[in-house]
Amino acid sequence: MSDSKRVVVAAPRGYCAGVDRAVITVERALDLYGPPVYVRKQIVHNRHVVEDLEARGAIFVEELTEVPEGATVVFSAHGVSPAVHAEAAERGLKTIDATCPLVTKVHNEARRFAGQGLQILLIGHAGHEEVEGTSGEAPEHITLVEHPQDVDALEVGDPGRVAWLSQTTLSVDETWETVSKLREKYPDLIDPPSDDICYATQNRQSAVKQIAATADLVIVVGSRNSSNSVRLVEVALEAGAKASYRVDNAGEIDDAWLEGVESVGVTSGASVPDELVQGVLDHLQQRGYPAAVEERLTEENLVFALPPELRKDLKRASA
Ligand code: 0CJ
Ligand code: F3S
Repeated sequence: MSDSKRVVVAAPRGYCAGVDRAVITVERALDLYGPPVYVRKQIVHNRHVVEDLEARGAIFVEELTEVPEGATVVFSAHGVSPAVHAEAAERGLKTIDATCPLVTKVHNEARRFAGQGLQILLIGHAGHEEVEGTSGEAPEHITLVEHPQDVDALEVGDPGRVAWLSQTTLSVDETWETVSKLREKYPDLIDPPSDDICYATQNRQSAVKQIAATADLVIVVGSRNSSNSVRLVEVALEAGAKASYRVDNAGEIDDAWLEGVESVGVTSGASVPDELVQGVLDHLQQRGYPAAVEERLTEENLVFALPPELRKDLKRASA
């Protein structure tokens, strides 16, 4: 083994408070009510998490029409629009809402701005479940802006009455670029009361930046449809990593990526169980790299209480 080889694993990485809560919600619901427990959409955007919960009796559906009347359905961490809540009530479904409280905060901001008659420019990715949920709060007030280059073509009714909000899992740097272009175009642009890009997204991006500048390769563990994981690859490359790839697990690492590579950085998205990162570190050791050194940017201590509707049933069951 060459002495100059090294592996640095970023921290914070992996599960955030909202993912932890959402996954535990499905696990507890399975224990309490027994399988099957239906989940609308992937509870979080991670293939391994979904497969594991499926093996325990969770049934993931795309739409509520697939859930039998009277059954229990969990809403995913990414949030749902009011129309989905209404549909669930209409079908007589018992719902447990695992929407991350930091997504709910953005929904509340959207309702408040819309109530003030403002046009809301929502920075986010078309088709992403979180964007669909947030947009559903006030569809007629919300215009989606995906990238900085989309700002020029924007048209709003009253340029003096616009506010912006964002998806929670975007690139911090790209979002600021979009906001500064928006502000150039709309000088009266109103900001959200606090950051919409959540603490976990921000911390994982800052942590990967720290390790990327000196890395020949940065491996990001996360699923293809995980917005925050995909952003980590982009951030690593922008921060100076010579190469960066996303993998779902160690089995997806191509040996060719490691040719001539001395310094490897490793991190993971907010929906990724840490055992998958350990698998990547083991894989690297098997290929002649030393044990990883962790570089920690900051501590995270946030914990969210389980959804109240589940807590109530857990309490009743234990009484
Ligand atoms: O939007 C969220 C509440 C983030 C959940 C955690 O990450 P993930 O991978 O399930 O979702 P994103 O695609 O939004 O990053
Ligand atoms: Fe919530 Fe952010 Fe995680 S919005 S689910 S804390 S990535």
